[in-house]
Amino acid sequence: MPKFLSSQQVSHYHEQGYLSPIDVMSESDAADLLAHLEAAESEHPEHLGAENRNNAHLVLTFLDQLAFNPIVLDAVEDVLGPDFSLWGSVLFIKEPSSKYFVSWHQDATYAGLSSHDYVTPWIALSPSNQETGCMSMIPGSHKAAIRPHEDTYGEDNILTRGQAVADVDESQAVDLILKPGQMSLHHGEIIHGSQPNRSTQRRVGFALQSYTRNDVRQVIGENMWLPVRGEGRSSSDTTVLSRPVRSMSAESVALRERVNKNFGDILYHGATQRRNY
Ligand SMILES: O=C(O)CCC(=O)C(=O)O
Repeated sequence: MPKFLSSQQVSHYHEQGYLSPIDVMSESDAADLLAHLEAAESEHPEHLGAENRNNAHLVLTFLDQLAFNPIVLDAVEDVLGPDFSLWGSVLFIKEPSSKYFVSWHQDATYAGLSSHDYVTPWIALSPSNQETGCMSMIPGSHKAAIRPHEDTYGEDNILTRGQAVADVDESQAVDLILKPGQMSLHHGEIIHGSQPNRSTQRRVGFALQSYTRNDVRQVIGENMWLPVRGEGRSSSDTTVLSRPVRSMSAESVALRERVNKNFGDILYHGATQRRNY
């Protein structure tokens, strides 16, 4: 028996590689979270600017709480089982009328993890639709292997390497339209991307990227995990991350810097260029 999703939703996720939309909180609660985030962005531009959007849940308590939101976790448990940790998070922000886009890609390509079977909840803190540049998924594409990616390092491409899969049949793409406070789930191997924001408002998404079962290991880079549910991780070479007690405390900032350095080493492993994010 699933805990939160219906059996039909669980089957949809496994068959299609994504599920959307799922209500997590009210629109007004999402607006409050966005206001908190924007206040933190103004107060700490050096820590939360466009080149520093990885793993903000390790320094902002309201994002940490979102990473432990029971609706998010019950939905994750329904697709992964009861024993999982969080690998990282990314704030995917597109400014109004901007050119930034995300090329077609599969997340698992450069994650350096021992399994590709993991899930990313993407939570909308502002409207995510065709005008603001929502994510689009190629249904069922998670069932084929990882396709070759070209590292384009495109200036307007917000992925680390601007990595892109060629020859995607875009006629199959499904747009994931989310109201603030809703989330989607996607599989580590699904082909997905997003278009520029043509609207007059920001498009702000918080991707909990990703929750993996506790037996998944970092093959490239250091094993650094935030235990979430179940038995946790026992291996002696695992760094168990701690949750922030106070936003932007010196300890949490130092921990996030360590984790982001490891993240960068993993995501740029073997790359010919390294960008500042
Ligand atoms: O936010 C976007 O437009 C893309 C996000 C994405 O690629 C992801 O969460 O895996």
